[in-house]
Amino acid sequence: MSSLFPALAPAATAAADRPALRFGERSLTYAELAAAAGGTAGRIGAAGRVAVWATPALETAVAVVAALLAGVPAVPLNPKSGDKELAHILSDSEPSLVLAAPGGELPPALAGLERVDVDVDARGPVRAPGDDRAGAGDPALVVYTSGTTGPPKGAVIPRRALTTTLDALADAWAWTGDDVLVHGLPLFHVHGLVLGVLGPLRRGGSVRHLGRFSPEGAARELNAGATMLFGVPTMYHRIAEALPGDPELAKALAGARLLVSGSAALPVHDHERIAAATGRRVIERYGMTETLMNTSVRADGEPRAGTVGVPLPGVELRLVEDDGTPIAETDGESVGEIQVRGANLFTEYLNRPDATAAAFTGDGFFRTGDMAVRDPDGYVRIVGRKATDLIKSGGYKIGAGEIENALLEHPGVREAAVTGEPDPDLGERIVAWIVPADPAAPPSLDALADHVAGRLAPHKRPRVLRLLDTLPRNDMGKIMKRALSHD
Ligand code: MCA
Ligand code: AMP
Repeated sequence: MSSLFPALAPAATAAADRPALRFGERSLTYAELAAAAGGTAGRIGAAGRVAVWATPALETAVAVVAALLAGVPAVPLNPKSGDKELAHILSDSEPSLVLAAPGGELPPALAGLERVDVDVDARGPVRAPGDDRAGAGDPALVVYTSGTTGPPKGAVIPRRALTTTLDALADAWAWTGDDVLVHGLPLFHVHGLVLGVLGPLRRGGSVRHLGRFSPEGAARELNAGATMLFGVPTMYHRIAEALPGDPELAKALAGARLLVSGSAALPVHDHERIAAATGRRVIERYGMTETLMNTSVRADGEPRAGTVGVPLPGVELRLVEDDGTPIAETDGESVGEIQVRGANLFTEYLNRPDATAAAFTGDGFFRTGDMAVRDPDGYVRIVGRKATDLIKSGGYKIGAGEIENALLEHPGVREAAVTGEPDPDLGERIVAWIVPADPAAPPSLDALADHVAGRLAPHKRPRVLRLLDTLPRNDMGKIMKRALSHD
């Protein structure tokens, strides 16, 4: 048999009859995936960019593999995107068509686009028109990510970054084709899509997607042969909460080869509760949409709660002072911004040369905005982030400015400020501080949450509403967020 996916999944040919993807009752072997994705790739043709309606389903994985085979960049869309967010992403990325699961309506914003239904049962000849042709520096994905202000930016991720990061993780985690991964992450972000789908495929292993995360689902799969679990801290928090009353879950975690958390910090309390109940330590890795993965606790290293481990092979990482001076100390105390350089990085923000230029230093390091210290043995410990206007909730990065702009479009809102406050389940929860247009009839939390969910996305909706007579402002008229008390 000729190579199935020569550039991106070299191990696939040897694994032709082994399971590659499983979503619920439906699954595909590598040979079946090659046929299904090859068929869809043939229908993509020479499109400039393709959108993927990224539901947590088999079709999404096949669609992205098809785009990679065709050598055409894919733009995964959150199927719960509100109209404003969707319109922005479509006008910015200008896809030629949208790949979607058959059936089901797409929102009106997509009406003008050609729709290509993904047929996961297609068993035609394997066609890989662009997999060999596309170069390592060519774009593979455009993933939208929030900044502090304005609408989300499209991070252009080259093919080289995907292969580099996945091979570095294979080294750090001793990740092989024998591994079976289980997760319930969304497929429109790097964590679920790159690590969670393309990762197993690159190794010739398999992934079982839960459709929707639950501790029970994770336990079921780990007790039925899965070896690895990926999740955001909220998922591990829910596991830690469920463990005391669930011996099956404890057994499942105890038997796993690797439990990995990422996208936000996993609180030490949850680390310890899981370790106490299962004898197993969750390991953390640190990444970003723009950089893919930068550091990890290694499978053969010492697991240490509260750290994200050591730089991955090929990643240059430094901590710098405000003025850019590198910090040499590895004393566990000297705090600096993390900057990274390596083949794992994105190339640019689509249509945003200004933002791209601002994101890099003169010597090609990417400014992550994350603040950290380094322990004497090189372990990185993230202690905060530079921007107060970025919120991490449930592992999603959310810009305060984007929500403020949406809130200001509500007729009941005169002024708005958005902050994040600590939340044991979500890490941070979104708080809306509102000066109502009519103090006698202020808008309700539900009304504002629905407004934001419908415009942007449900995970960006405020969970708390605080009404004020005025917002605290400095002499320049700038809102002083630090004066907004969470008490
Ligand atoms: C509630 N819902 C609403 C509203 N209120 N829908 C519309 N309007 C409303 N007003 C719906 C939600 O859409 C959702 O629908 C359900 O109610 C529950 O919502 P929510 O509370 O937000 O969900 P949750 O169950 O609390 O979600 C927790 C979660 C989720 C599952 C952990 O936050 C999650 O999947 N996080 C993963 C984030 C992630 O992958 N981040 C990676 C980016 P329904 O019931 O239909 O779902 S970071 C990254 O990629 C970098 C590289 C890295 O390092 O990893
Ligand atoms: P995103 O922009 O959504 O890709 O999120 C990237 C951000 O998530 C990083 O800049 C970090 O702030 C955060 N992050 C990812 N992994 C971790 C981790 N293991 N611990 C702490 N923060 C993390």
